[in-house]
Amino acid sequence: MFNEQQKQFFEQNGYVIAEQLFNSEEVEFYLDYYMKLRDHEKVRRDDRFPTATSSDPLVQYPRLMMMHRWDDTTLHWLLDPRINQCMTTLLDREPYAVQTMFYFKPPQARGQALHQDNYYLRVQPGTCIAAWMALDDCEIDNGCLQVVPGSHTWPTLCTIKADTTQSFTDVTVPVPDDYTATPVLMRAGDVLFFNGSLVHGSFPNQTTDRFRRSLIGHYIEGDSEKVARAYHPVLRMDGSTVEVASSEKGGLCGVWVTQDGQPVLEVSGYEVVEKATE
Ligand SMILES: O=C(O)CCC(=O)C(=O)O
Repeated sequence: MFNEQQKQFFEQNGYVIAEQLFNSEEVEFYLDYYMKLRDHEKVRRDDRFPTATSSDPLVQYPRLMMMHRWDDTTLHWLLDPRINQCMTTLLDREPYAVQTMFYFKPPQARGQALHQDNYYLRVQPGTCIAAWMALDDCEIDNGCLQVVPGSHTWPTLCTIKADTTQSFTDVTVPVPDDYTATPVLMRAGDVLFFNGSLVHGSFPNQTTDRFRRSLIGHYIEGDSEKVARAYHPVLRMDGSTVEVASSEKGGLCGVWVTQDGQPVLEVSGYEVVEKATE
């Protein structure tokens, strides 16, 4: 599914798109499926974000979390052979699956501030990897993702407060001016694979009439020894459970310092992660 050039792009930049990995009938199916699933009695809605007012569109359409634990359709998507093949090519071995999420991102919804997924999953050694499937075409206007190419080589950064007028999450990571976040434009059915240390986030949905829906799986490298407790049980790609230890709640994190006029990272901070959800 990925050729050598795409694999190299992933290694250098920390992300790569598998274009049209899912076809339009599948996209239609998943859109319809998750619009209905949001009313299911078992669904876990992430309505814990602290900064919402009652008119916030995300109150009506909060992201759904960990549906694969009780919903077979989501579990099958998480373990889909196409996703497995893409990731096995990128990682040189099968990953383990740990998380699913669905974002509705309705019109006028805030985006998500720049962050690194492994801040939350705390995979050790190594990192996590995401499969992010677009179910609507994604542009800046309706809140596409943005990534900082090459930032997957950075350590987990210490966080700072986010601008919650633009982001529904309240922490972000500092990115020096020398680095630029790039919008990731995608078509429905494309899947973006990205390294768990890659700094990424998403724009607000500025449209008045377009959703920006996505189905997301998080995986860990198959030789990982630990992942945060909230991500257990850990699954092999055949659906069986594998024993992996739980990582500690806190960890060292990187801060930017200036050396010879250049920003460099120094791992001298320590942070405790209470919310293990992203
Ligand atoms: O879909 C979005 O708006 C953001 C998703 C994201 O940042 C993530 O899955 O970690």
